[in-house]
Amino acid sequence: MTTFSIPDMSCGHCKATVEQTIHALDPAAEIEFDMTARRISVKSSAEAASVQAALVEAGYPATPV
Ligand SMILES: [Cu+2]
Repeated sequence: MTTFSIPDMSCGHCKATVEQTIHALDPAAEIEFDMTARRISVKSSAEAASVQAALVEAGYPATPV
C-alpha cells in the first residue's frame, strides 16, 4: 500500500482520471480516495514509481507520503 498526495485532484473528473490511469497500469489495483486531503492509497502489484510516473503523465503530479 502506497499513499500519494495529489494536490491537483479536486473533483470527480480528476478522481475518474486518476482511477483510469492506475487501472490502465494494473486493472486489479485497489484505490482508496480521500478527496478532502487530496490523497490516494493504492494497493497494486505495480511499482509505486510506475504509478507515480503514470499520474504525472496524466497531468496529476503525485508525491508518495
Ligand atoms: Cu477535477
